[in-house]
Amino acid sequence: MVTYFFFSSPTVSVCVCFSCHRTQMLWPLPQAFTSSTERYPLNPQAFYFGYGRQSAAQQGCSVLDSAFRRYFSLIFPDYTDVGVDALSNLLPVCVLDNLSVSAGQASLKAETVWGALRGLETFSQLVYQNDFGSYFINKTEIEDFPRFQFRGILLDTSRHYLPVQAILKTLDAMAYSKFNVFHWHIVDDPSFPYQSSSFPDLSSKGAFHPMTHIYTQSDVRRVISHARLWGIRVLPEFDSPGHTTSWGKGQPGLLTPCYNGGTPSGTFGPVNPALPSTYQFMARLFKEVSSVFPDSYIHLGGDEVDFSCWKSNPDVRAFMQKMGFGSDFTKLEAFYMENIVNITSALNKTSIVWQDVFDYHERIPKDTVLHIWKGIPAKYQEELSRITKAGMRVLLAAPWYINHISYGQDWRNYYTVQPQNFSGTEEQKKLVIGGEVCMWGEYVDATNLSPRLWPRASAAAERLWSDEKQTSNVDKAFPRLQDFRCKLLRRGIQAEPLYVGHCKHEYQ
Ligand code: CP6
Repeated sequence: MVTYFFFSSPTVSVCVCFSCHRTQMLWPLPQAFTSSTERYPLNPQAFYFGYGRQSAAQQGCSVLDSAFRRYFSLIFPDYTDVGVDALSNLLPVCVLDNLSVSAGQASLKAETVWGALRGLETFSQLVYQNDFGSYFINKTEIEDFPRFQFRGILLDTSRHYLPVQAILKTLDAMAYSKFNVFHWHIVDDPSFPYQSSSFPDLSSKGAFHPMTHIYTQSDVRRVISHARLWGIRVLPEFDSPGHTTSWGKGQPGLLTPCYNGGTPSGTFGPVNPALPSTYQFMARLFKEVSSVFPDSYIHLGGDEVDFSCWKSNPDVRAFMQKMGFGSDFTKLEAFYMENIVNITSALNKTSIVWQDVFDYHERIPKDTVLHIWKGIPAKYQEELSRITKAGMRVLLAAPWYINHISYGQDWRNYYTVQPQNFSGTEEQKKLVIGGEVCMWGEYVDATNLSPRLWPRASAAAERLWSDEKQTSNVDKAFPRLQDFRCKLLRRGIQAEPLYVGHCKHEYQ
């Protein structure tokens, strides 16, 4: 995908300069960018977005129609009401050459509507106000495309329930940093907030509260459609066989009863891999999940399975003997994951699993993506090297666990990650499809989500979008990230400060 952005006036001569009077602050940095001191005033009363005559997308394209409305408000925050009205009146006028955007017009070319969305974000970041509140944009040319195709954020809605509004707002902010995947770690040990239509007891018994702390089918649809309008895919994770304590409440017989001596202790372990009923349940659940979440990828978890409960259970041990696994419980976990992966590939989904699954089992389908979370802070290079050597695609999360916080500028660590700097061939490096920022929820709910995410996640966003050589200097990035943080505040995102300083529009 290539987005191309151009702003010019037919009445002024081309002026391109490389050390401009006013540096254009863009985040993440585009691949190629020239701007000049030539500036144009923008009059919000006369400004509108329209489709080019040659454009394959035209009015009625819901993604771009709604992006035009959103970006009008973002670009002219003081004109929101006027703007939306004026815009809906003007939208039918889709001609670009008789505009009244002062002397000039901007044009944006993209191969896909998703690319056009990224270009609109870039455009919106170029507009600035002078001290009297007038809007301006400088003459600029940009060519841009992402370095990695997968630029994700994980939110964990099991350790703490996140209200739908908090998720929607996070999606908005993700688009500002050009993230394109929302990895929804929707259920886990502590709670099961997903309201399943096939198995309603899972949330009525397994959520923190059966009515207020759940995601209904309509909540999920809202999240997916909001994400789509911002060009963000929703990747659901139903993690098993470990991390499933909350599932047991609404689905008796699913989890493994743990034994103490010769008798059940009353506690439960991972999903019981020895029972046919387990696979019947999982097939029905994943059939539902596959149709509710339209993305072609699904995350199956597979991490941190504790074998002690399986070991204690005589029925599981008998199953091991029958299957010829001996006492190797990694074979049992591999057997389980293979069944789950087969269920979802029959539903035409590509699986993403945590890297543990590779460690226990090398016979997974070749299109499975391994999600690297171990080796924090510095040993993940070995993991990348080892797994790509087997020809598997990988997704890097280990260096971006931003639920971890510390005193100081930890964004610098997220910025200086080199996802392809490991020992391996060029072919191996191409198997890195991108990266993900993880916000695990043990200590995070709607009160602190936003300032913990932003602008720290934006540091990773630039690493995943921009050219590595052009963004190798973390000190040069600092003022640009500070400026971007101010833009986030102006857009109503509670982003924490990077260091000493102030924003022109703070506390609004
Ligand atoms: N929950 C689940 C978690 C973690 C994982 N899976 C996790 C483990 C270690 C750290 C952070 C998060 N909380 N389901 C591992 C992928 Cl340091």
